[in-house]
Amino acid sequence: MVKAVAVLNSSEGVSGTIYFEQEGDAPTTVTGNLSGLKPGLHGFHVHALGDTTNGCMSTGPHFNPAGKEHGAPEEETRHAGDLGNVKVGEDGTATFTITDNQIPLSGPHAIIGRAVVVHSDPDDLGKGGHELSKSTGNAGGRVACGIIGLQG
Ligand SMILES: [Cu+2]
Ligand SMILES: [Zn+2]
Repeated sequence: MVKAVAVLNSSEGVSGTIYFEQEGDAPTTVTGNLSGLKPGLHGFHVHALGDTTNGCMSTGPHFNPAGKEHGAPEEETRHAGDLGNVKVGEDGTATFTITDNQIPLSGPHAIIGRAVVVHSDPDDLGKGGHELSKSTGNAGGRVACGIIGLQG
């Protein structure tokens, strides 16, 4: 079992902890909690870089080792980092579990050392018809992020 964790904080009061677990070559299980967000859907991605020297802006684009277009997590056409949306309740919090087979914790496409990013707006999953739909899902600003690090 490989475990990893990302701790999210932002100056706007968003915080959360995202846990990752993978057994062998099985899909990775992502378990998270977030607070301080506006109610509704928020784009949730693994971005390519674990660089927060310029806040979440320096975490690069969506992790995309296969060179594909942006999409929904259940589709063939997607970035590996496309985890869809998290749903935030009226109290500004979210707890969620995601299982995904494109975000391994070991091997050449491992997400260790990269970043998870929560966006201000819903990810349109590539279907919004906006000029950004096929690259970012037009999910708006990066409101919180955390670097994915190994956990014991
Ligand atoms: Cu993102
Ligand atoms: Zn994407």
